[in-house]
Amino acid sequence: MAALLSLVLAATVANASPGDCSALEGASGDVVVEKATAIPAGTKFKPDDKATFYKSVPVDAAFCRVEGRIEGTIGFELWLPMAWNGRLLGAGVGGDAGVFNYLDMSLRVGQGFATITTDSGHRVTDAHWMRVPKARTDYEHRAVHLAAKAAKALAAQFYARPVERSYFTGCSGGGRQSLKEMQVHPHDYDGVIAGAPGPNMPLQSVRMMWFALEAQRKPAAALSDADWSLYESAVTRTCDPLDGKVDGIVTNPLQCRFRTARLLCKPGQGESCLTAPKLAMLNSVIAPLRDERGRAMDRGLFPAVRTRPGPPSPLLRAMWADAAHDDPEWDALTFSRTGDLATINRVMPQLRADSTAISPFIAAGHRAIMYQGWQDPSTNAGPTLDYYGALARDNGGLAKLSDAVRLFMVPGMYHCRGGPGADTFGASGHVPISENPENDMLWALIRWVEQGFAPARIEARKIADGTSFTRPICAFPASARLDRGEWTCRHDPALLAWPSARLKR
Ligand SMILES: [Ca+2]
Repeated sequence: MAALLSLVLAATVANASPGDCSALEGASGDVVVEKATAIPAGTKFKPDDKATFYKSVPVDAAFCRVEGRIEGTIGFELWLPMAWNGRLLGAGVGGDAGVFNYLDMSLRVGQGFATITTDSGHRVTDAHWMRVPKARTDYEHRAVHLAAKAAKALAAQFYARPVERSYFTGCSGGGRQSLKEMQVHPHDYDGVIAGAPGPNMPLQSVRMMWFALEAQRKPAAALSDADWSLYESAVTRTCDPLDGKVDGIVTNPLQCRFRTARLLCKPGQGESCLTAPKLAMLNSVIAPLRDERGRAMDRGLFPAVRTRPGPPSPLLRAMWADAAHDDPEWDALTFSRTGDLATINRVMPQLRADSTAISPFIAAGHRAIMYQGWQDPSTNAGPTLDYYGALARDNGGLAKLSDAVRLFMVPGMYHCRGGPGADTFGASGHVPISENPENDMLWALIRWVEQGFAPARIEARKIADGTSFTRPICAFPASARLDRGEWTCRHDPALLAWPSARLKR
């Protein structure tokens, strides 16, 4: 009888039909669905993605496209595929947000994920959104949380059954959003992927602002893109062989020693070298950032990391002028490393994503994968390693932490992608090669959450200029080494050297 009843119920649920897309339109509390459009199969659908860095790929899957707003200011889109795999996927946005992540949505909706994205509470056209307290808080952590809640409710309504599992993927600011979910809203997602998350965005921003201003103040010492390339390739040539293969990739920069003085121009030498002022600038950029009294504020850059030349980015300017000083006319030359850091931490107290109090996330059985390019010029690798070490210290040690949170350092990768290393492994913005957890980080996370199989290595791929190769990326503290023609992930004591001060031994 019970079996018969459940069959009847199943039939009733099926008749409630995923497919009544337009029925989702309307308001429910603070959530307003402005438009719900059925997109048929096989149309190579693309949304208008001019405003966003996250360009869509053409979509052939049939889905219901939901466009809405929460609390009037938080824009979101939810794509509900007709062939649903029961899972929700949140797609994060980086930088100053204000746009949707159509890229990850379009890459994954065909795999059956219901996908949700939010502009994080403002539009890219709102030039001075950082002056608005609500917009700042929504950007820090609220928008992603509220969008997850709305997505779960709308998906349950559309499919007439609840979401079974939820995942979140993001890189850069999107990686920071992943960390905030883990730290502040631990029950939103069963698993998160945090790429290049910049756990201490205020301090990272002080570093970038300070050296951009230094370059403006000392134009003769300012380093060009070519200067950074010179430095990067000299370091790479020196340290490339340490991993057993000369392939243009330094697997573990912690083993790399490089004397920058080698780059100084010899008398009469005019190119492929640095003048004395430029060498001094290089040395100061790669060394720990100093405050006004000469004390170290961070731990400097790893060898071969390059830095973006030119004036401060618009996001940096907005952070100090609009958020910290509420003055669009703010004079950047008055920037104070300690003073402005203290101010931004006061004005945007949730911008940092370095809380180690994640026991609710772990206790719920949730899982996180962090990854970080060693050569990331934007959100540097050091702070990510520091944060992982601090997580281990405060959550029962490295072995215990590894049961719930793993870190994959990516050799030779820049910011989220790019660089000489293998940079495609199913993370945010990466075209998935398959649904194989051996080479797709999202599916590795799903297998970990749903089957308890923790990922130890993922085959990353490099596809560029007609060349293609693979390299494993390894769960910390292992790194890849070529051993009798095979790449293996092996425990690497040199990796532990960096965060050791923060690890329980
Ligand atoms: Ca190498």
